[in-house]
Amino acid sequence: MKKIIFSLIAVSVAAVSFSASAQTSPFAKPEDAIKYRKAAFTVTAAHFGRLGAMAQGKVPFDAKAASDNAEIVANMSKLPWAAFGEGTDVGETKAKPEVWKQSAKFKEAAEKFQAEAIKLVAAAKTGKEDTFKTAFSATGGACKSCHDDFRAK
Ligand code: ASC
Repeated sequence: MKKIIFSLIAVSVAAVSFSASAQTSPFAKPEDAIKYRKAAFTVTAAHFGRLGAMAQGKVPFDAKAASDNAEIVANMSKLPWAAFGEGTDVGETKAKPEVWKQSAKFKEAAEKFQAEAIKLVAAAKTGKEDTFKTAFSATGGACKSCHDDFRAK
């Protein structure tokens, strides 16, 4: 009986500590989070760049290619934010201290980008080049204003 009670206690202690650590951060180490968010931004920039080439007329506008790339941007735009947790303000990062000091403003900027990216998908799907270009500018503006406030040069 004692053995059973002890193992039950052991299992619940393990479960509690597991859920506590899972809640703290989805990343094992701060460096992992920094690597992850940079990777997410790199992929985002690659696909946003393809849209930029179309918006600037360097590549002919193609609604299917535009909406495929915009969908990737919109999906990727959800990812980096969970990787700005505690302890990720130091090391190989250009993130400014303002990310953590002005966290409500940072969250707002992140949400603005996500909202613009969703609108960009819809704009690309209309097949109208002008509509796409307008939405592309708005999304790029959201990238830029967040970079201006929260990313070091
Ligand atoms: C890009 C890219 C960014 C944004 C930003 C918009 O294509 O890689 O970081 O656009 O320059 O101002």
